[in-house]
Amino acid sequence: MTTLSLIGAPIDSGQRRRGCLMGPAAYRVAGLAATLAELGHQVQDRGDLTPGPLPEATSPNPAVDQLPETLAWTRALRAALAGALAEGDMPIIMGGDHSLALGSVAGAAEHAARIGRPLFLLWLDAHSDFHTPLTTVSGNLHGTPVAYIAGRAGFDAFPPFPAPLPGENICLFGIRSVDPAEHAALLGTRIAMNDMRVLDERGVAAPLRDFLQSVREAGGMLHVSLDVDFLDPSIAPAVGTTVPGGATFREAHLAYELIHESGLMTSLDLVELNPFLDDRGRTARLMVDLVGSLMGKKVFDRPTRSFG
Ligand code: Z70
Ligand code: MN
Ligand code: MN
Ligand code: MN
Repeated sequence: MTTLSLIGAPIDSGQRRRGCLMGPAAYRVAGLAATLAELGHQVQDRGDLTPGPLPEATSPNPAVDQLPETLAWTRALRAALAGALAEGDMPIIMGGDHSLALGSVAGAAEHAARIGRPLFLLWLDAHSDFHTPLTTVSGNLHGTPVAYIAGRAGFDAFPPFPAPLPGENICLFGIRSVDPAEHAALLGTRIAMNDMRVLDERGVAAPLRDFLQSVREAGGMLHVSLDVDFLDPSIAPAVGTTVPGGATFREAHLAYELIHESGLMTSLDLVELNPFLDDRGRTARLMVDLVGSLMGKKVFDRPTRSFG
């Protein structure tokens, strides 16, 4: 049986608002490990990662914030992900802000390249996170991982991304906040852009099934990166950047049930939970409930529907 390996990443350096570093503790208090164990999984909590020593690094863009910290975390997360996958585990990163995906997806890509399988990325987020350190206006590096993963230029301070993902291997899902520089760059790619316009018209199931089918046909590994702000702020208030019009409780559960049903997910990030902004643990508990759906919780045990 695949062991679910819980890895805490108390990282706060991808943005200026403090508090995401309390995320791993909140997931533990909200009972993530017990919820997964009750679903029949073997679960191991590997504790929290620590970043190594801070490298000397500066960016030509003076807006860029906390680059050395983010570089140190990127290195630590990449090694942790690649290591857990090499052991045959399914890593679940308890974040931490979204800059952690600079490292987690790099680790997944390193492992996928080593075993000769293509890696796919499902990015559930209000934001496209497609800035480079050269284009970011806010200077918050949590707005850059998808560009790094897709192999965009401008990441000279970072280790080269191992086997950048072709656009067609990346699916943005739930987006509704895209900066002009990101918008211009995205239009030149083959990344699937499932913004709320698409989800309102087609629902969550059809575009998600399309993407999962392409992963299955390619025999791919699938990294899922789940930003709390994918959800509507009325149900998930504990995020620094709330954007109205997010996924509802039911849309989110359905999306996660479909991902589970596909059997394709090989690694997962839970990011951007800021417990300091939460309402009596409400968002942390919702995230744990949703991860339950992602890992097999359902109302009825129906025979799995075929894909395509
Ligand atoms: C904006 C920026 C962002 C997450 C906010 C926002 C980026 N595009 N990403 N919250 N997860 O600052 O670059
Ligand atoms: Mn994000
Ligand atoms: Mn976001
Ligand atoms: Mn954010």
